[in-house]
Amino acid sequence: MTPDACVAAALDNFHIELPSWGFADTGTRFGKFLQAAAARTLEEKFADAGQVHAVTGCCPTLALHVLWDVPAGTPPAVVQGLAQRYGVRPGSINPNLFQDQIYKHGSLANERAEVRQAALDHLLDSVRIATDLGARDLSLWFADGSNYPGTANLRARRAWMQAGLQQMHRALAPTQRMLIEYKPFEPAFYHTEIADWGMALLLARGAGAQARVLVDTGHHYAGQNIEQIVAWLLSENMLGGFHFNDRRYADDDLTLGSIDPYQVFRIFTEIRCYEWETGSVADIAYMVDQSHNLKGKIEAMIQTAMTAQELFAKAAIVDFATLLQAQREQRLVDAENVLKDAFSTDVRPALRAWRRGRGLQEDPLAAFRAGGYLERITLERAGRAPSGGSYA
Ligand SMILES: [Mn+2]
Repeated sequence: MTPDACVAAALDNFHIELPSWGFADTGTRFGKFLQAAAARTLEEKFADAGQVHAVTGCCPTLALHVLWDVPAGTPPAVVQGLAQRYGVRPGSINPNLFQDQIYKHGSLANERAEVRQAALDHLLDSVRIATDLGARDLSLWFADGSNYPGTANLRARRAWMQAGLQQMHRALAPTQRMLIEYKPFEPAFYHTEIADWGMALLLARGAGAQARVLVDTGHHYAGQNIEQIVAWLLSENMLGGFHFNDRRYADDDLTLGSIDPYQVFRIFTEIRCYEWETGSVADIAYMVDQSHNLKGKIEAMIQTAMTAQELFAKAAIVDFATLLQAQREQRLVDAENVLKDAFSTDVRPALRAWRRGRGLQEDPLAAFRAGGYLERITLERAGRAPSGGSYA
């Protein structure tokens, strides 16, 4: 296969899910800088996501946050109607177990049985919502943890977490999956219940056959070798999905590839190598988890999708036969250069050709800007009170 054909075949199977919360006003612990064009309602989030998909052709689903997007009493038909209207399907369902006051000391791992039950009830509601909307994946992130040594029973809390996840797993339809996310710290600063991939893996294994691990690229200590974690999870058939973002310091939720594109490329390369060696396509949900505080939200998502495609395309042209041969013969410089050659290749012409072949404009960002959508919603949405529906 020619490099261009490799890129085209890889991109045909590469879909990126957008986060509903990425279109709403968001901020830091210190406050929000509001944007007139930010989405306030679920309809506006679907409309904005529809714009990204229309120009990129690779973002067909929108991740939904239960509390912010489909609160109790939301008829599924309303969500399905929006999906139909704006051409983007409901994607992963994200329960919210960190916003309500009852979760001050944790949710599924809370000392109090009634709080654990409330958390489980919310998870079961989330499974029903996913079923009603035809969504396959439930993405689980728990803020549970503690700030001071000695204040939490670590083993008891692990057992409560495991029991809750098992109960949720029993409610899954046969086609559904639960994806368990991990994070070393924040908001808890002493211990977090699911602090790393090993804990997430053990809890997923303990929960049941349809549980997998979700890797959020920002949820690692600086310097951690994320692609090795990816390789191990692939080997164990336990890699369920990604939350893509980039960071310079901690969980910064910056645009994918803005700080370290080579790391994203190395992650994609591990996945492509697995697929090359096994002859199968890894069943991975590629999702974005970014909140742009300063950049324009829709433009930042288009930039993210284009960056993801570009880095995935570079991984698709890695010469794995030559790479593995060099590894076997311990020709270290040659092996490393196989990666560097692919990373250095300008794949943008191949991406433009892929877009032309699918009736898309060659430059999605320019296409979006030419459409006048941003000017229109900036006028329409200006002056309205911001609503919730995003982080911080
Ligand atoms: Mn995440």
